[in-house]
Amino acid sequence: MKILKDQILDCNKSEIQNHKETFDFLSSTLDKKGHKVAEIVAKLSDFQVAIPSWALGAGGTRFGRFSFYGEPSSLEQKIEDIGVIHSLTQTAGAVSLHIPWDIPSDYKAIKEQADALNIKFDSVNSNTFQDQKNAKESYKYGSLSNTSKVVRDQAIAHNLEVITIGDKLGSKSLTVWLADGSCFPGQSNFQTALQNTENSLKDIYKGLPKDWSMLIEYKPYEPNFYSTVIQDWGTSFMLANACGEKAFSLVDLGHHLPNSNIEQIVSILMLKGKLGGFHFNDSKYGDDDLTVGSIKPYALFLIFNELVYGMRNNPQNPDLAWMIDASHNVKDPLEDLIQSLEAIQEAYAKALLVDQVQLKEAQLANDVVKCQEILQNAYRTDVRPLLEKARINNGGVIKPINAFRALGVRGQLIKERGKNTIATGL
Ligand code: PSV
Ligand code: MN
Repeated sequence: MKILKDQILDCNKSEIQNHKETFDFLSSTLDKKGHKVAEIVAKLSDFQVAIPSWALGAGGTRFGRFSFYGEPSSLEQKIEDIGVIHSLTQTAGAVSLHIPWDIPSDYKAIKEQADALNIKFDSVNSNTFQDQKNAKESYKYGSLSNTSKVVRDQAIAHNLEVITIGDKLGSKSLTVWLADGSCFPGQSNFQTALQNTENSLKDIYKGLPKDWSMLIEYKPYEPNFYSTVIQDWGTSFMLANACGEKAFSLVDLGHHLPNSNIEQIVSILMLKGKLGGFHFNDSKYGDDDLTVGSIKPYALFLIFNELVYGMRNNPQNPDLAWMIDASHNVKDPLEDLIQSLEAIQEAYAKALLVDQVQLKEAQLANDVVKCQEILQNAYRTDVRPLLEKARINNGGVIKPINAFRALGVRGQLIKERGKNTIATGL
């Protein structure tokens, strides 16, 4: 399925008047406050977030997965789905492949398909958290950290293969997330596990092409419930430093213990030039993979405030690889991704409205109340007309969820693919 230009224009017809009125009002209010509205809109238009190739099918839990009709059953169909989201939102201009779930069978064809839809290949993800078909060695007791060199070598070889695959598609980074850890006290020697992981990561690092980077993701628990080798940002940061200048930490919002100050983590990593990637989701209890902004939108705004500060003030930090990493469980996966994209853009727009000069002055004067006022003034602004404008400028729709439904996208996908298709992934 492909969304046509005329369909976009049709969808916008009924919304354009309301958009114009709300945008004009907001932009003159912001103008009076000294904001450069056109610049903010341009920044929103440029901001693109990768969709992981495994997130287009039904979500689920370890207890079950309730299939969703019309799921994509091939990489081509997944890219087609991202094309639909991107046509509507103009924010999903990238795909992040999970290997081996989504190895292209025809590289040229898949590149052409993605190019035509304006979709880039972002970071490629290795998978050593599951045993793969016909694999000689098992990752039951770890991969890069395993006590057996043969197992570690297999995991290293897999990561190197992922780099080769990504390189053929134009990706520029490898994301490594390890499930390695232990389920029970005494099961693993912490020091040996960390040392093995560091050595293995260094071997993978040696295989990075010149212009590539390696992103090291951390997570405190799950699937192991007693210890995880790369459990927190400190460990990831330490490993990235040990590997070299092309290695960075990756922050996944769901990978923190409750109440962690994620904005502070972001800010420290950027100051040190070591934040390379970012996975968006939201959570109430743990790594719940909920829709971005559905639980803690203010926390997301505070995180974006630090990201914006870092993007402006930390030239030592690279451009970030942004990706949604959430599972939608009982929602239509595409609608859920659209909601997440909207929440990301909203938080970003609000952060762009924070008056950094005034905030600095208030901080220097230790005017704590004013500091909070400045942040909350920005947060309380309804920025949705700015997002709409950014989408219109890029050729997207004013209201993506309304358009998705009005165009009958899911019905069309079911017609094309049938009811009983299943997407690869978790
Ligand atoms: C692990 O929980 C994670 O956040 C990693 O980024 C994986 O690639 C992704 O989820 C899917 O398993
Ligand atoms: Mn993640």
